[in-house]
Amino acid sequence: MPPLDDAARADAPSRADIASLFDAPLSDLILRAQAALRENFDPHAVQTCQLLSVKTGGCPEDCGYCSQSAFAKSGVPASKLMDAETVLAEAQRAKEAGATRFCMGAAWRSLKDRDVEPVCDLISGVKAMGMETCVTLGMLDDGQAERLKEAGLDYYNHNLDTSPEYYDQVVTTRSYDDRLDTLAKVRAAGISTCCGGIVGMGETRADRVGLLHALAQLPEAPDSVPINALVPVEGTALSDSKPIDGLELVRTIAATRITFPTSVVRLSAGRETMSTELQALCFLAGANSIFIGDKLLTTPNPETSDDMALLASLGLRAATEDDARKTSGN
Ligand code: SAM
Ligand code: DTB
Ligand code: SF4
Repeated sequence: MPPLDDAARADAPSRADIASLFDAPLSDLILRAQAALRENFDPHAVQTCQLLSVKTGGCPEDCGYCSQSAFAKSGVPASKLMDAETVLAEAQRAKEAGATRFCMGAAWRSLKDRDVEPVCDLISGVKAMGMETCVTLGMLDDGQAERLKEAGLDYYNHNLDTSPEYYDQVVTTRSYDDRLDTLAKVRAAGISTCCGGIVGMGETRADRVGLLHALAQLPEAPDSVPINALVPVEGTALSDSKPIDGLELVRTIAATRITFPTSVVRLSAGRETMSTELQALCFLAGANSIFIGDKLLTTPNPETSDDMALLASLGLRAATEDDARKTSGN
């Protein structure tokens, strides 16, 4: 494995530092995570983002977790890029439901030049509605990130997903370095990065430590770190993976919060099957963002009314657009 990045942050924690977080008594870990959250954020405000799959299925990559891979027998039909009118109507509904960020995902290995302008139209349309914009479109070529930025793109999601060592058990059609290259292009264009991973894919705790270590080795900490619990989809290579233990998820969230104190930590996919108590522990452990809306990309997510009730029962609230501006500086 080549060095992850020559210009890793000087203050980046070592693997041993991160491993020691996972090994700490849970009460100590939660205390440190809450302290890190409170130093950097309003501890009662939870960011709410909404996802939309703007181009679904038929993806040539073999990511073992994904319903949209052409290698999966998941029954998710392939579709073309949605038209702007449909996407903007969805974005309007998301805004009305309280989402402050709209994230558009496409099942592409990489962005083709012919798709750049149609995607830019989606970005500029959502931006004009006063929401933060995020896209996840696979790998980028030189010059594409700059064009997305010009169109009004705030965030690009591109996950490292797991440790460098476990990566080839999950995906074989691209390398870890491919991911790092695209992240470098996104940063160079001045777009904020959203980069995290998935737990519950049969990886070990050492792999979870390795993921956080790889993220911490990036030249700049990701602005958002999504932690997804695998949503097992029948017909995908990893659908029979042993689900992540609830307290191990809580430890992963807390270790993420402590390692990335100024980043938004998103309790991302997988909430549909989590108890309210487990989600509450994840918020205690420093998660301060969720996806709302009853669908992620292709799989279910809790009803927004249930999420709002959950936040209220914990004395938390959905962050407003003003909060979003304060934390992102936009
Ligand atoms: N094709 C682009 C890519 O791979 O970067 C964007 C879309 S892809 C669906 C975005 C992310 O969703 C993946 O990196 C992975 O972290 C997450 N994801 C996909 N399927 C998932 C599943 N079944 N459970 C949890 N997370 C999943
Ligand atoms: C991220 O880390 N998780 C989101 C978003 N970034 C693109 C996607 C979750 C997808 C869950 C599976 C599905 O709905 O297909
Ligand atoms: Fe394609 Fe992204 Fe799914 Fe991988 S995760 S199969 S790249 S859509």
